[in-house]
Amino acid sequence: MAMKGDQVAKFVTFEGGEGSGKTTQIRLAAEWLRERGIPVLATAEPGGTPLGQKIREILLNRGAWTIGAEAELLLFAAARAQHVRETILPALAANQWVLCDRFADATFAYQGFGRGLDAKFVKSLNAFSSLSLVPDRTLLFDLSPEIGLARAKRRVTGLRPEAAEDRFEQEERAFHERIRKGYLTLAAAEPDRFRIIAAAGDLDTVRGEVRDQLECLF
Ligand code: T5A
Repeated sequence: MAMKGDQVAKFVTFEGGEGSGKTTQIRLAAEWLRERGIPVLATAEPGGTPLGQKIREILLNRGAWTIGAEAELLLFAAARAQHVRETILPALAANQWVLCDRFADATFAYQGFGRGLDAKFVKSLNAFSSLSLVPDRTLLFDLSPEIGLARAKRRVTGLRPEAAEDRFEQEERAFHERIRKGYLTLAAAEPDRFRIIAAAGDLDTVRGEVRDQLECLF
């Protein structure tokens, strides 16, 4: 997104399946950009605003309620609309780079490809909920679900020993395979925006790939 003045703030999204390392790499990338004197906001979906946090709790924590695929789609969309309006657009307007852990492509991948909801409708809802904001670059952390789920499971068990898995991590293997294929389909359709990161590599190798990709945006 081109901004006023000399600086050009970038909106970069980090996408991928469960446990693909996005959160870890966003933190490292934000630190690295800040060391270079670049103002950065690191944020995540669902979340990034007080309303988004509430929606996140409803969506991701196990509770006594059921959430159908349609309601799930609309809740992610609601969280995104608030996130874009309240957090992302103001940061870009203030010339801050925005690094976002998941964005509209996650809805395509999970609710479209994963849940099988109508692709046309998901696309139009995504445009509406994103206020038509499109990332300058999307880094897709590609990893087999087997490795990703094992990593995510270790992380969740470490945080909350009583909960072995989060809501999406309980889904069957085929669901996660559809998501991986979905993301790769999206990347193939928009090669200018997407860059695929081989997320099975060790932390330092992946960090290097992410830096190379961010440097291309300077
Ligand atoms: N969702 C989200 C939708 O269905 N639709 C939507 O529109 C949106 C926005 C979000 C869930 O919501 C769904 C997708 C998700 O299921 P979340 O808790 O935010 O839930 O889940 P994730 O974004 O998937 O977060 P995870 O933590 O599971 O995965 P990350 O962030 O990709 O991975 P990370 O960095 O936390 O790493 C996981 C573990 O692996 C280790 C880390 O130390 C950590 O323990 N790790 C590595 N280990 C070995 N080698 C490496 N290179 C490693 N990198 C990290």
